[in-house]
Amino acid sequence: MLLRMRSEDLFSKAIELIPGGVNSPVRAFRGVGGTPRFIKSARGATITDVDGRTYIDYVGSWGPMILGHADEEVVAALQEAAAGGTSFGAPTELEVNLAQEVVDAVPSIEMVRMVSSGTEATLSAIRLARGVTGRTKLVKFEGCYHGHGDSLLVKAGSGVATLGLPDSPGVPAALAQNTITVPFNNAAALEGVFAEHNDIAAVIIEPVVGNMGCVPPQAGYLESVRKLTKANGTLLIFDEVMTGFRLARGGAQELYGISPDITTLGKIIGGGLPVGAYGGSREIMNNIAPAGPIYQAGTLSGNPLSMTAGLVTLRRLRDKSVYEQLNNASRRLCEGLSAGASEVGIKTEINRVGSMWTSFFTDEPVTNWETANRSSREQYGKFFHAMLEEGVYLAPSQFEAAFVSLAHTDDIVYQTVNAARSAFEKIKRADRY
Ligand code: KE4
Repeated sequence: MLLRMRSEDLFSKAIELIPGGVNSPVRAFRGVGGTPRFIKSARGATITDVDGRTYIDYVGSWGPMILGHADEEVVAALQEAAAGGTSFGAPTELEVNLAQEVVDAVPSIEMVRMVSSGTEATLSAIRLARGVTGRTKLVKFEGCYHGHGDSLLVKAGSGVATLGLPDSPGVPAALAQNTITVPFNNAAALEGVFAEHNDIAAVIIEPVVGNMGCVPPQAGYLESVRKLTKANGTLLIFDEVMTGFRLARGGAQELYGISPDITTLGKIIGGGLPVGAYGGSREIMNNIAPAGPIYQAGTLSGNPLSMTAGLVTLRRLRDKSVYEQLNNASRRLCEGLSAGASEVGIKTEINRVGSMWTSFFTDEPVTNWETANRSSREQYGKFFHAMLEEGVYLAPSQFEAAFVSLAHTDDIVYQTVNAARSAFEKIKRADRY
């Protein structure tokens, strides 16, 4: 008789107290089925649930834990900082130091404002772009996610270049119609939008998409987006909440050599504590209150603990060899996963950029939402649970990126590839009956 897991008991109680039993929807395992594991602790490349089961973790809190969990230097710095007070609502040297770290690392950022989440960063960046240009319309891309700001919970209208429709109850149609949604990796579609509309304030894009699963830009695509926005007086917002300091110290914009007008950041720059940020040229950023008229504020913006964890993390990422280590481990991992699937005849397409990756259960290249969406959610769910049983914790959704940290040693990668081989064989056997 299977013992009831403590996670099941906690989930039953959580559902009574918290909508869906979670404080962020993806955690509820609805994309893969089953009971979410309630995590008690984590260290390095592993997490441990309330039933004492330890898993090799490839979610990494959805990106922030690039050093690995409970990094000793981060924890020690936080303990010292907390002993001195956790929040003052007043400026601190820590904020100046983290701003300097970001400015030194990200070429297009001369000034930066700290906030407390990626959502705050993107909704503030959009307000900034609208305020600076005096325009209202916004362009986003199918399959890209930029947090839950009203202007961004919008789906494509019928046909390209048409006005958006709310993608969630509570989003006013009057607001949604200012957001136009086009396919990613399709420069002609974006060109068509500019042919129809001459009042676009901003284009916001995940330069490497993580939120439909990992989907890289095709050759020349980001250059086309940059050229079209510049030609039309539209500001280009690179949403690097996930890719910032992940793909390179200067993010995707360093990797692809594109200079956006505004960059949003989050996740890694807080080292696992609540954080977001947006930055750009002095000319643009000095429009933000109190320097300028565009309002934005936050009680815990730049709080000492997030700044402390962020500073330790970003200072460790100054050594560019860390990205070689992350990329090599990730390459070996994805080569092993791909080989494991093909050896048992399961069709997967793996997209990887640096240390973010996704195994799509499909037999065609995944280059946008339309192709991503044709992947088998059912097969992904089976793989997810087979890997969970093997002690590997993947993203509980086909449409998320997975992450490798500096704590994922060769041995951890080797264990994961072996676990995947067993998981693929298990799925194949199950499919035969
Ligand atoms: P937050 O508000 O969740 O800090 O950031 C929103 C956001 C903005 N931009 C990008 C590119 C993002 O990936 C995110 C948040 N990412 C998701 C993972 N797909 C967070 C996980 C969750 O929603 O629980």
